[in-house]
Amino acid sequence: MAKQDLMLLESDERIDAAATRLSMTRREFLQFCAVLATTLGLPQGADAAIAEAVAVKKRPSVIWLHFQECTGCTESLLRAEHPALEKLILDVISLDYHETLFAAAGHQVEEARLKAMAENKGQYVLVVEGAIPTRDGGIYCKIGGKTAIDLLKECAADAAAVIAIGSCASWGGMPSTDPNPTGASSASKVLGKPVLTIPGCPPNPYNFLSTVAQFLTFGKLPDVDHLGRPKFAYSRLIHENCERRAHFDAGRFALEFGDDAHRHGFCLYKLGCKGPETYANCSVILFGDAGAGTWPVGCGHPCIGCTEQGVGFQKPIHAVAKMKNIQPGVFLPGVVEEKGMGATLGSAAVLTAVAGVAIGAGAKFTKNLGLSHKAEEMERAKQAGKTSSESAEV
Ligand code: FSX
Ligand code: SF4
Ligand code: F3S
Repeated sequence: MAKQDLMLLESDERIDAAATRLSMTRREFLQFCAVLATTLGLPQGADAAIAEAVAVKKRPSVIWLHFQECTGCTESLLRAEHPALEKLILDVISLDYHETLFAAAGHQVEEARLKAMAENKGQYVLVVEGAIPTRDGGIYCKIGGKTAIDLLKECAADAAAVIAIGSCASWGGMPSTDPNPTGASSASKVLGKPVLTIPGCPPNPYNFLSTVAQFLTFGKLPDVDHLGRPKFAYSRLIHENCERRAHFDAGRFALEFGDDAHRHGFCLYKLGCKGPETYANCSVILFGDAGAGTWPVGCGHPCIGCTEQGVGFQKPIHAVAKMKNIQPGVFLPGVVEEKGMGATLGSAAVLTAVAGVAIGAGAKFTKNLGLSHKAEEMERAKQAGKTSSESAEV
């Protein structure tokens, strides 16, 4: 669809109706679709296609399963500050089975699931939240008398697409932490086939929404990497676009929670930040749409690598990260916009626009990495000798 088509849509009644449904103005609705298209890295014209699809197309039926987890994935989707997000999600999909959100219980709920599966055979999207316990025949998680293993296989059999949401369903997540007493495993392993994964504990709701918007518009899921993660969201390390990256490059590190450097917002690498080995877009699209700083590192806590298998819930929080293939930052967020106005989506759009600029730019040599204990002590002593104003100027 060409660019002028987006303008044509501006006078389209169907767009007006969709915007009203979502309690948005028509302009806000079209802007939102444009940002989704940009987040997905789609070519020009995709914004109009997404707007039309959301406004007109039949919402895909979604069956949402819950296994071993904390329900944080659902919470993060439905408790976002952005007033339109929850509405959009519930408008873009037809949530036909969701154990947490359903008012009904017991047999009624089971009947709803079977009905939705039968009526949308081969067309529904199966969303899996939570890990699947596989030890001892899967007896550690049963719903309606069925093990999670059986329920997952039954629901996946006629699904058009399977999305594992959260780290638990993507690779085992927190329930699979050593010694993994229940044999918690991923949806993909239990099904014996790749599925699209949106890891994070919890995952960012926009990554789910963008994925579903692409499916609704083009009938296919976004391109994924070797772990099933959508490339639009998981192709860059957190460290590459972290707001504290300048401090890292300059060798300015917090050494203790609450020390001078920590209070000045210096890099958290030496407090165990796993940003340098964690692929996700948290540093760019942030969380909760509450404005700048609303993500773990922005709040002063090291990233624990919650999206990354082998890092989150496996490596000790204080252990320093393994440096991966670091590229120079392409975009440092810090975009402060009004609360609840979609500032984070704006950031995402900008990132997508500039992503690629740094690809191939060559890894930057960074000193002070993986310092020996002795060197670390020297640095601590050096910092202790400074006044706070001195450290701010380092
Ligand atoms: Fe919780 Fe979801 Fe973490 Fe897991 O999120 S936020 S434990 S990824 O499956 O509910
Ligand atoms: Fe940001 Fe962590 Fe990288 Fe420091 S180590 S720049 S805090 S991601
Ligand atoms: Fe998780 Fe790290 Fe993002 S802890 S939410 S991957 S900043």
